[in-house]
Amino acid sequence: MAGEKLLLTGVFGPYGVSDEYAAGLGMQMELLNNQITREQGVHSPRQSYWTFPLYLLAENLAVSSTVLDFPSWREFTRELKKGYTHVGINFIVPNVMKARRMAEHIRRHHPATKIILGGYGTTIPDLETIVPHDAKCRGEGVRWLREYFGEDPAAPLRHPVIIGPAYERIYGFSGKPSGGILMPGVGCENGCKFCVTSHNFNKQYLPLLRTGGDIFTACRRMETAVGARGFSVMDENFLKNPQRARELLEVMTEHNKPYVFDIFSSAEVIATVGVDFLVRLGVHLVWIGVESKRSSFEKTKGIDLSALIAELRAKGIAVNASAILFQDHHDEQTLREDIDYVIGLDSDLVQFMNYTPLPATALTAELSAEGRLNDTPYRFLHGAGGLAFVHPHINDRRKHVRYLREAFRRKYLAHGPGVLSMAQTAIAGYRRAVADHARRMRDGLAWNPATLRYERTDTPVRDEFMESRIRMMRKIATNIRLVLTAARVYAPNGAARKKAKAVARDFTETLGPAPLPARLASLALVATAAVEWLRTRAARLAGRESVIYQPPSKRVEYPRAISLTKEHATMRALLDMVPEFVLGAMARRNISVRALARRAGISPALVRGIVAGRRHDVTAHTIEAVLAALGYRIVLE
Ligand code: B12
Ligand code: SF4
Repeated sequence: MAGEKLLLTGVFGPYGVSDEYAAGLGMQMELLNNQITREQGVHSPRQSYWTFPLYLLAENLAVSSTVLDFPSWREFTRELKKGYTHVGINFIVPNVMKARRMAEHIRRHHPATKIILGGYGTTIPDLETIVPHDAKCRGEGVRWLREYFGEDPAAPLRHPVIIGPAYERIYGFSGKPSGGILMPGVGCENGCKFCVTSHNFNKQYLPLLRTGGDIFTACRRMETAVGARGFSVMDENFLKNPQRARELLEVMTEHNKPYVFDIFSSAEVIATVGVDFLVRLGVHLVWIGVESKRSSFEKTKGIDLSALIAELRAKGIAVNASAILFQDHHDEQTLREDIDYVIGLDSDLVQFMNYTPLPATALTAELSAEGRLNDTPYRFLHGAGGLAFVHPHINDRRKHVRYLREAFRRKYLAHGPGVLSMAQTAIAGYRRAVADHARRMRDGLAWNPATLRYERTDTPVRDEFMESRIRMMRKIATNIRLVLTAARVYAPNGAARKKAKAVARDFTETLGPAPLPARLASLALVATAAVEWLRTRAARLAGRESVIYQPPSKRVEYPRAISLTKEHATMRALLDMVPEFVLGAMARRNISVRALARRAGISPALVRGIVAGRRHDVTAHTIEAVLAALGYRIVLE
C-alpha cells in the first residue's frame, strides 16, 4: 500500500508523576526502583526500558513507519505534523487517559489520520467510550498489523536490535547500557487467574522466535550490531518450551558463544529441567512467581521453593521472587506471615505487588460475579495503591499502600541491598562452577543434552563451552564487585554491613585482591552515591518517595521495506531487480537522477549505471544508499 505512513508511539511523559492523566505512585518508568528495590534508597539501581513492541512491529512491516518512544506531549504533537496516514498507540491500562488525550488530539487536528490501539490497554471492556479509535489490536500485533496493511501475515519474523535500558544508573553513576532485549514470544498457557499476560493471549503461548536457532540468530545480530552478550528475555515463561531452550544451548555450544540471559520462569518448569541446565544455558537472573505461602497456583504446588532458590543462588543464578499481597486469605496476621515467608526464602530480590483485578482476567470475572469490584478508575490499576475490590478482611486504603511499602522495607532491612545479594550470588556461583567443573573432569562426567544432566562417559572430552561460560561468570562477578564498598558504606544496618564485609572477603579469597583501577572505581561509586544520597534526601523532603528520573525520548525511522529471500540476496539478483525498481520509484516520485544522486551521496554517473543495469563499479552498499534515498530498506527473509 504505497503512500501509507505509520507512526508507532508509546504514551507521552512525564512518567511517575501524578497529573490528570496518570498516577505517580507505582508508575515510574522503571522496573527496579518502581517495584523491586523500592525503599532501598541509594542502593536501588535506576534503569528504564524502551517500549519494545514498537520496534518489533516497525521492524516487521513493509509499510514506512516511524517509532516514537517516550515522547513529551510537545514532541508527539510536533511529530504528527509530519503527516501520517495511521498512528498506532501502545498503552497499558493505567495509562488509558494518556492514550485518550493523544487520540482526541489526533481526531481534532488530523481528522484523516486513522488511530490504531494496541497493547494491554485494549483489554479495557468499555474502551470504545473512552479512547476514540478506528481499529484495535487485542493480542499479537505483528500478524495483526500485517493483515491490516495487506501484507503477508506469515512472512518470517525479523527480531529488532534493541539495546538494554534507556538509561542505567548505579549508586549515582551513569553507565552505558550494553544488554540486548529478546522477545521470543507472548502469552502463557498456565492461565493463573489474576494474570493478564496469559488472559490477553487467550491462555496461549504464541512464539515469535520459534526455534533455538532463531533466538541465537537474534542474539548474534545484537552482538554484531552493538556488542550485546547479555539479554533480558521478555517472555513470561521462557523455559516452558524446553525444546527451544535446549536447541538454543546446543547452537550456543556449537558456536562457543556463552550468552547470558535474564528470564521469567515458573518454579514448576525449573524443577523439571533442573538448575544445571539453567547454569549451562547462561541464566543470570530468574524471576519466579512465588505469590504466597498458601499458594493455590499449579505452578508452585509441591515444590520446595526455599531449596530451589538456595540451589539457584548457590550455582550463581540470582533470583527475583514475586509475591502478591492482599489475596482473599490474607488478614493482617497472615499477610504479615506471608511477607515474612517470602523474605525468608532469601532470594536476591523480591517484587511485592497488591492483588489487582485487571480487565480480561478470570479474577476480574470472579470478583465481578461476586459483586466485589469497587469503582477504582483504570488509571489506578497499577498494583501499588489501594485495592480495586472489596477485600474480605482489610479495606482501609491507607493500609493497602502502607503494607506494600513496609514489605519492601522489611526485605531491605533483613537482607540489605539487592545488589549486595546479587554480588554474593555471583561470586558463590563462580566458585561453585569452577569446583563442579573440575570435579566432573576428574570423575569423567559429561553433559548429556538428552537427559539434561551430567553423566559418566567412557570418552570424556574437554568441556570447552563450560570453560567459556565460567570465564563469563568471572567477568560478571568482577563487574559487580565494584558495588561492594558503596553497599557497605551506605548499609542500612549492622547486619548489612557485616554481609558486605563477608561478601568482599569471598571475592578476595576467590579472585584475589581487587586491582588498583577497580579499587579506585569502587571509591568513585562511593562519591557518586553521596550525590545520589543528597538528591534522594531532597526528594524526600519535597514529599516524594525517591528521585523520579525520566527516560530520554527516541525516534527511529523505518523506511518502506523490500523483502528479499536469501536466494535472491546475491549481488547478481539484486542488480537484476534494482534498475526497474529504482526507475519506477523515481518516476512515481518525480525525482531526477541528479536529485537522487545528491540524496544518496553518490555521483550521478553511478545512479545512471544502476538504472541502466551496468554492473561494473556498483556495490551492494551503493544500491543500499540509493534505495534508502528513495525511502526503502532491504530486509532479508
Ligand atoms: C517491559 C515492561 C515494562 C517496562 C516499561 C516498558 C515501556 N516502555 O512501557 C517497565 C519495567 C518500566 C514497566 C513498568 C510498568 N508496567 Co510493565 N511490563 C513490561 C513487560 C514485562 C514486558 C512488555 C513487553 O515489552 N512485552 C513484549 C511485547 C512483544 O509484548 P506486548 O507488549 O504484549 O506487545 C504485543 C501485543 O500486545 C501487541 N501490541 C503492543 N503494542 C501495540 C501497539 C499497536 C499499535 C498494535 C497494533 C499492537 C501492539 O503487539 C506486540 C507483539 O505481539 C510486561 C509483561 C509482559 N510480559 O508483557 C509488563 C506489563 C505490560 N506492565 C504492566 C504494568 C502494570 C506496569 C506498571 C504499572 C508497574 C507494574 N505495576 O507492573 C509500570 C507502569 C509504567 C508506566 N508509567 O507506564 C502490566 C500491564 C497490565 C495491564 N493490563 O495494563 C504488564 C502486562 C505486567 C503484568 N502482568 O501485570 N513495564
Ligand atoms: S505462570 Fe506466570 S505468566 Fe503464566 S499465567 Fe501464571 S502468572 Fe501468568
